[in-house]
Amino acid sequence: MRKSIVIRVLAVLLGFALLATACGDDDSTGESTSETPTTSEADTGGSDTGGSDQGSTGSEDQVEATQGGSLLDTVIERGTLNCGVSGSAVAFSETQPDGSVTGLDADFCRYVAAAVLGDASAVNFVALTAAERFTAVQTGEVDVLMRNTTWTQSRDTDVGMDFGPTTYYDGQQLMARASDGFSASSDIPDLEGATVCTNAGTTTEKNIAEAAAAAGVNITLNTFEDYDIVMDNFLNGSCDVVTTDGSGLVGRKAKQQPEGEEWVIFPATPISKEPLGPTYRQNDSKWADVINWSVYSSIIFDEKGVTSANADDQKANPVDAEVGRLLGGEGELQTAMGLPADAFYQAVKQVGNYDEIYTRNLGPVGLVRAGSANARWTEGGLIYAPPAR
Ligand SMILES: N[C@@H](CCC(=O)N[C@@H](CS)C(=O)NCC(=O)O)C(=O)O
Repeated sequence: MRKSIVIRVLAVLLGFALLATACGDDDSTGESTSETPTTSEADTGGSDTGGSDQGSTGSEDQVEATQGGSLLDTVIERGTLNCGVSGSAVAFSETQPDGSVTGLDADFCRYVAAAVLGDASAVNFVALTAAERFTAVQTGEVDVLMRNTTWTQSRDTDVGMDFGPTTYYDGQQLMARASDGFSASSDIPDLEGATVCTNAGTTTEKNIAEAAAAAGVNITLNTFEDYDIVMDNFLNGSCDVVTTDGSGLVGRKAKQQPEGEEWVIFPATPISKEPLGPTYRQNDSKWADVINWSVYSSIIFDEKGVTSANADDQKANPVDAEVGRLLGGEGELQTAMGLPADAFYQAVKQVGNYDEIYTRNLGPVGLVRAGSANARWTEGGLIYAPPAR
């Protein structure tokens, strides 16, 4: 047993070493400081943040701590869920002055904690920059990452990560000042000569570099480790344009657009697909099932009209057999997963269903669900869960 742990640790470290070698000395890795931008001329191929986008070396101790059984057992034993978030992503995970964390991602952390531990407050939020986040998953610093994270092929296949169901279908857009001649119908060709800024270690920087190169447009791409610094540089005029997931731009505009100034978001059709959702360590099927079915149960509760307010009534008198099973009536579906029979009852009762989580957090910044990709599948959207049976 001990020998196999050591072999696995060595294998993981070897994998990290190979990755680090493959990534070389890329000057736009997560090593860049927050204050100093990393600049690249996007028309020369742009920056490739392979290293920071995919994580990096973890310490042996940290890696070893996560080997062996499922994270489900570790979390139950610990009694708290270590959940990786941004802490500064408006409406998704924002650290408040009192230290609490609000947002859609933060609420999905709470939903999982309620399901696994019966207590939505049993979450230790770990604030991570985009460049730090995958290392935190790989080393076991966090049990799950809920941080505006896009599911991509390389992230899913390269090193140490698996992805859960998409909780928000997003796409990359840009934002600029109307007074600089930009409008909602602006597009990539209008960026000629512009300084475009974003955060490092993201799909965002790769997408904009590719889009500019494909359109034959010259931009200066500046990346910063922290999105707050990106916005500071936009506000002081060092950046003409900022870019990230559309939801992030809507949130930042709602919070930071100065009086008398007009910021515009474009193009209407995003330049990329950014399916955002939970990320966790690779090859831990038991833990993956718990995260995945937590999200799915929130979606089914939304579809069937089970809310935090009526969860008790629904538990006593469920609208249908599927709801009865999910609320613990025939709890063996949950107990077979290693969860309490009433796991998802606790989650919906304490945190609410998908729609409650969405509306509470994204409604205030103007992200309307109806008519978007995030509408229920029964209403033309993509929010869909497999059957609970
Ligand atoms: N979805 C993209 C971008 C993620 C990202 O970093 N988004 C920004 C804008 S919403 C963010 O979270 N900023 C907050 C921060 O950096 O703390 C990815 O997975 O690479």
